[in-house]
Amino acid sequence: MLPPRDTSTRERRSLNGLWAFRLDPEGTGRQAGWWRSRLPQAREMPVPASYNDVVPDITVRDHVGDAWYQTMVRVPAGWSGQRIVLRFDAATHRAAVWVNDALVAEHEGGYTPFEADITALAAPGAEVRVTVVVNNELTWTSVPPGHVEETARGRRQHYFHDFFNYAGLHRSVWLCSTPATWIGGITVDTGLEGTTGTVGYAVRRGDGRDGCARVVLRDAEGIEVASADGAQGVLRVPDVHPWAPGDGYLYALEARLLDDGGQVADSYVLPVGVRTVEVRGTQFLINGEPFHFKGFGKHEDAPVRGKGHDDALMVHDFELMEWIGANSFRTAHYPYAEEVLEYADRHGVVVIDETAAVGMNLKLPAIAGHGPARTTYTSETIGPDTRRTHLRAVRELIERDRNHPSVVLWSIANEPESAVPAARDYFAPLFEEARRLDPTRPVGFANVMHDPARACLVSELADVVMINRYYGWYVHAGDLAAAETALEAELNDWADLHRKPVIVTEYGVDTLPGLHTVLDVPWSEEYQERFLAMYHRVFDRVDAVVGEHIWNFADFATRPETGRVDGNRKGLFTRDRRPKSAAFSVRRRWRNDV
Ligand code: GCB
Repeated sequence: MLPPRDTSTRERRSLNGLWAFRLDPEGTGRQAGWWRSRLPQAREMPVPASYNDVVPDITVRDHVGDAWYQTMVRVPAGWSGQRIVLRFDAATHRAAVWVNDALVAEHEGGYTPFEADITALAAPGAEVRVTVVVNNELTWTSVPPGHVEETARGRRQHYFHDFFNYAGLHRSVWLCSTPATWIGGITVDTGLEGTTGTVGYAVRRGDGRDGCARVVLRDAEGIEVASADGAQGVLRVPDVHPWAPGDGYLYALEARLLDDGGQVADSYVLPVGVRTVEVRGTQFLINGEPFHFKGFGKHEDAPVRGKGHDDALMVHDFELMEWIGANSFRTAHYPYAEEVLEYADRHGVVVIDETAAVGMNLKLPAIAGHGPARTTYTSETIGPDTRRTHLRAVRELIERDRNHPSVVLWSIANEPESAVPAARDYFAPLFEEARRLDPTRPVGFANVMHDPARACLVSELADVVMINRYYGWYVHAGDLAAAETALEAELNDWADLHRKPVIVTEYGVDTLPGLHTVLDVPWSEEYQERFLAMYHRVFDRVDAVVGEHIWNFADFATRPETGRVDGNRKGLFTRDRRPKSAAFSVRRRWRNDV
């Protein structure tokens, strides 16, 4: 599904703004047909945004179930003869959409887009009613998983991941036009042969018929550097300017779909970065050069708007990453807004792209003392139906993001239980599917501390070892000497046993800004600094470590818990993006400014 763009043959209109909104705690809206007229008893709600924190009311914040959104939109009169599409960049976690009285789309998966062809319902010049019901329930078959408990005080959502279950229309909504014969998809795969770049491409007609296409590749100055006829082929670019970390050089591939008479029916322009990615031994190579990941696991999270995409915040986050010397980040723990990847493409920022499969480890809540002990992989918990949803999540992620040069590695899950044979059975088909869909990128998952090198049965399937470690926090809290010994021993174990590049995808400590100590006292700013300095000393002693992603870029919201002080405070920046002391020492390391 191509992102909406204005081209010579296409237009788009943003539906962002204030929509009518209403929670449906009794779940009566579907029966009553709330899409059939003006939404009863509605309040106004911004789109995009999570609805949870916009209203200072605990019943809104903790709502479980359906929430309804509605807006009116006038279809541009100039779109007559065009195909008209309604597109949601995301609706968390599942949605159904009506245009006037007709159901036009249903989608599950809160972080990937979906669209509906509404040409038959949207006469150019007319006004149409768009109604969306968004449901935030996490179940044993959703990704991420969870379960809803019916209690005397109402329904309660339980889940196993450490970030707040924000919901709503988190990203933009678009009304788009395309020609009646349209481009349904474009894929590119790039390569380097000496100083020549190759761009393999395939242009797909939206209606599935074979199509004729012409493609033209232009450089950043708009000068044509290659062209070809045919729906698929390979373009060669002599003296190519590769896309590289820190150098987000992009070409523009214009694909023109020709109709049966040979006239241009549709045109779409796709940014293309020419680069290669390869795992060789314990090295991670981009364009044949060893790459060392410096950066963060992040979250889409901010006060008031929750997970709502916001360009101001996005640019600020990238500027802060640049300030601190980060070259990469992981989209923990779900696919981020496409604007984020497009920005990373343009600015040469490297991305580990993750599905929303987080919290597939039912040992952890029991270990932490907030939940009964359960078996992770059973037909009642994480079972075949969950895996079907998970497979779809892998497909939707790769389909959406495979053309982004910034994305160099797929992460198919975060911290699943991985030391039991059932985990291997669960994950093997997911790795297989990721590789089938995209043979050009390595695939991995973030391993949990409880399943180390000798116990984990899934890491063998991965191209890269990705581990989240908390020596000095969840174990050896306050004892950095013991933590250092344990960390180094474990990293050496991974390096010796697996002989693959190791990326430490999480390490960090909760830190309250303003709490200062002389000694190693957890939660203090000094402890965060010393903890990170210790990890960095160890990383520098283990050659196989090719990446360091601090957990987390910024403090973020979680469900209320005694181990969390108004959320998770492991950020190097506060939730409103002020640096903690450690940000300055990390900056010295990452900018080589010692
Ligand atoms: C982890 C998880 C992450 C948590 C983090 C923490 O291992 O992957 O989602 O937020 O630990 O702070 O406990």
